[in-house]
Amino acid sequence: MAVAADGRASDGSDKIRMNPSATHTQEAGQRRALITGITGQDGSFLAEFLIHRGYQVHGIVRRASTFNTERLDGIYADPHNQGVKLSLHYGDITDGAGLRRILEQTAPDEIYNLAAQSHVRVSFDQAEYTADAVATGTLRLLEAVRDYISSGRKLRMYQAGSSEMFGAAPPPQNENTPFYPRSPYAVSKVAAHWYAVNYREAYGLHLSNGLLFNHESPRRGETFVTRKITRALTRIKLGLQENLYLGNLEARRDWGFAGDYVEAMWLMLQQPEPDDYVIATGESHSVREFLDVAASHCGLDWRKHVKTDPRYFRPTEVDVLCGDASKARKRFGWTPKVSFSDLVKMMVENDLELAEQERTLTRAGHVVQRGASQR
Ligand code: NAP
Ligand code: G4F
Repeated sequence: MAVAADGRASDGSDKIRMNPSATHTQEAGQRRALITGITGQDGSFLAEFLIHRGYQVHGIVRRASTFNTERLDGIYADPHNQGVKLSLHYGDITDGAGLRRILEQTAPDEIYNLAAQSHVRVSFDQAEYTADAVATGTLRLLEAVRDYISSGRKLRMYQAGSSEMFGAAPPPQNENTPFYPRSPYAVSKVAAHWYAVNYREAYGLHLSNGLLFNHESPRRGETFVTRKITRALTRIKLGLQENLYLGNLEARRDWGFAGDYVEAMWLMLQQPEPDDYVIATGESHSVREFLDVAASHCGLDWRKHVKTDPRYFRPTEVDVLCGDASKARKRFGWTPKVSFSDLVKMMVENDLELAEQERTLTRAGHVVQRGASQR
């Protein structure tokens, strides 16, 4: 069967081209989602969540010289197989023409814009790039979406906003709290937020901004503080590492579980009207408290191993984040399921297993490669 340039089959059936090299059967009535940033922590949880709900999921993946789809291993299937639920497309949020093409090819019902240079400390070193990916990247996608819906086609969009946008505004932060961003990353997220609001109002787009507080998991990138701590303490416990270098231990964050938060993204798009929602646990803990809980699971005294390195401090810090998610609870019943202590335990247990694997391989004479964790 021939496939037209927009990816739809020429006989008008709902068969769409997923990848340049493969065709797949779209089940009647099956919803399609497109995820930017699918290879990240949230993207991988969201893809699993949507596939579980019967969606056909498309994801945008950056070309890299190394594999960057590790988090998708559990759901990835050979695109040549029939009935594949996940399709990956090369693209980049800094490449507007490519985004338009993928939008036409995949014809999604829902788009989740998760792509970002998401590391706050790195954004001080790569400010222009962060703005290009986070702020202008969102604008590029919105421009593509605007043209896409101008012919009467419908879609709903989720924009990944952040509690970093509240920055120095005192807690508890909710949807009415004024933004006071404290990093190039946060300023870029504020710009993306207002682009999204403007396109919603100007073009009638069903677009919701999630104002998500920190959420973690065993899939969290290893340079974010929670995972950096659980990776290091478990390696220290097994004698694979001696010290852990950190920055500001007094900063407080509202840490939840990423698996709970992707459900909130989806719920926002199921509402009759688009809106903006804070998603948070309502509990705030310091980095020091995170260390206490993680170290107690490992049976360690972290004070003997943690050292300070000035390069991990930020030129401007966000001292306290603590969110009030009562709007999301009232509108669509969202509440977090995983507690702070269970989250830390889950991460420690996962990383203990990784450390055990590493120790086994090391003892057998293998050299185990680990990426440089500098942030
Ligand atoms: P993450 O693990 O850092 O993932 C970021 C994703 O964006 C990755 O798939 C990454 O691809 C992709 N990406 C980066 N630059 C890109 C570019 N130029 N073009 C296309 N894709 C690009 O982040 P996350 O924790 O899953 O967070 C998802 C989103 O939510 C981000 O927008 C983040 O800023 C926001 N957010 C996160 C939290 C949180 O606590 N996790 C809280 C609030 C908001 P590679 O895999 O190739 O690097
Ligand atoms: O884990 P972090 O790097 O996360 P941060 O800066 O809060 O940002 C994360 O959450 C945001 C939501 O609020 C997202 F929008 C963003 O994309 C990202 O996912 O740092 C948490 C705290 C900071 O106060 C930092 O100064 O931990 C402190 N910290 C102390 N030592 C450290 C370190 N952070 C890192 N990454 N590395 C350290 O060695």
